[in-house]
Amino acid sequence: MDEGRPRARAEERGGPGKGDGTTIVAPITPAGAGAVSLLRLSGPEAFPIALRMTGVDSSRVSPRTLSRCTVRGGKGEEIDSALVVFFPAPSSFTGEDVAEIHLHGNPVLVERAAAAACDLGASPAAPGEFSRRAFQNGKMDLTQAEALADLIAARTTGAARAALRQLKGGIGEAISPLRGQVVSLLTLLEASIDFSEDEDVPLLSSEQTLERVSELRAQVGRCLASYARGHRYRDGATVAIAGVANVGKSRILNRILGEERAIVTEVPGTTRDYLSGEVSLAGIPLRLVDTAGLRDALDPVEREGVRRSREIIASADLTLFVLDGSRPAHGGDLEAYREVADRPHLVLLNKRDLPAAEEGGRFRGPGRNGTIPLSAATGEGVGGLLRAIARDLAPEEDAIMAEAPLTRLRHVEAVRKADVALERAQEAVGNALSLEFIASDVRDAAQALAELTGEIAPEEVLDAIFSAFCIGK
Ligand SMILES: Nc1nc2c(ncn2[C@@H]2O[C@H](COP(=O)(O)OP(=O)(O)OP(=O)(O)O)[C@@H](O)[C@H]2O)c(=O)[nH]1
Ligand SMILES: [Mg+2]
Repeated sequence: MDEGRPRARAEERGGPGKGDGTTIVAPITPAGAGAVSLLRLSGPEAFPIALRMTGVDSSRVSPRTLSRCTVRGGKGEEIDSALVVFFPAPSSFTGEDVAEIHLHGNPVLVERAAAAACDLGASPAAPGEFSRRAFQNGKMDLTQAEALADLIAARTTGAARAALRQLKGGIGEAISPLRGQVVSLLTLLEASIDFSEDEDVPLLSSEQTLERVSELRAQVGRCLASYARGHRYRDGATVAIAGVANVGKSRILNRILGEERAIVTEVPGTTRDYLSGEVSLAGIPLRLVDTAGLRDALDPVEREGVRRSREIIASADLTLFVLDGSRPAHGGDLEAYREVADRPHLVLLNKRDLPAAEEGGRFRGPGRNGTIPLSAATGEGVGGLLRAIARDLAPEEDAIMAEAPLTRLRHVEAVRKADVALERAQEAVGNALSLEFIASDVRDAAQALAELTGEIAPEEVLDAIFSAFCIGK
């Protein structure tokens, strides 16, 4: 191994980037039995420790190439026959010297090997510490570190795709040019301040300043709007099924889930508590919630059920309002509809296998799709229903890949802070305040955007983000 051959001390090569100088160790594969478990060491002593543990001859190994070895404990006792690979800094996950030992997948072996590494001077890695070092050494920005956690936790293909897009630098790519524009406006403003002492002519007229700030706010607004779609891949969406008693809500739930989840009977008021099931639709994890029929119940249990139904509807991303299409709608339907009318909803005309008596015209919400006919009994129309739900909740496939939507509240807070600062700048220009005020607001906006990608990242923020990772990430 020539360039970057594992030597006794990493410092000989100038050492890795930032870091507290410690070498950390942790398994990076899940605990439990399996074919293989990986133990990762990262830091200035990663190579000497791994070389001692595995007994491989540093002159005979190449970087990023697996070598066979025998892992031994402190007293020379054999722990496992294994493979070891060396990633010299800075071309490693953390940007530091990294050694990885491929052990057989037995937690006892992994623990003994990790203990051996600690005996040689490594310390156990804290949750998220590998990723934190990668961030600190400039291997990824903060949104990419978050994306890595999201990718690992993704429950659907769509969630994985959105996380991958973000991991490839999506948000940073969108935010960096925006921040660049904010900074260039700031530079002009600051130059105008310096200039104005000896010249009368500002570099930017107030119209030009206003125009540039408005353009920036429009971009910031588009970024914020992407959250409504982006976060659903991560957090999923809740879809409530509501309507009066006996219209077939529970049977619709069962039909979509493909299992007899809820009790279905011809007795009105069958469902008293709400119950839910999960499906994945257009890449979004959907939580479908069947609720108690909306009506003035006398029975205290049912009344509590109805109260809970209302809560679910109030917080749902979408409500499916169900009508029984085989009978004319009555006052109860209209009253129940009022509870969902100003929330996002779709109107379903169920029991299409029976002769139709209701067309649902009165229930068409403003600007909404028409009513959706279906039969929970035969399954007819369920495909159309699922497409309508997907249209309502899922972003266009192309949009995910094109725009890398904001996926976390932290992102939204940072971008909103930038927007508020730009709004203040707009007002300051409008009120003909001095350039110092305008510049200070624009500076706040630049700072908020830098916080998003982690160019400016207070320790508490980093602690909060990385401590949510598992050990080994
Ligand atoms: N023919 C026909 N019957 C249906 C259909 N959907 C539901 N039903 C029947 O309508 C009755 C009520 O169905 P549920 O699913 O229990 O209705 P619900 O809205 O959950 O009623 P509550 O829980 O009492 O509020 C049952 O007898 C179902 O078999 C359908 O599409 N066609
Ligand atoms: Mg029911």
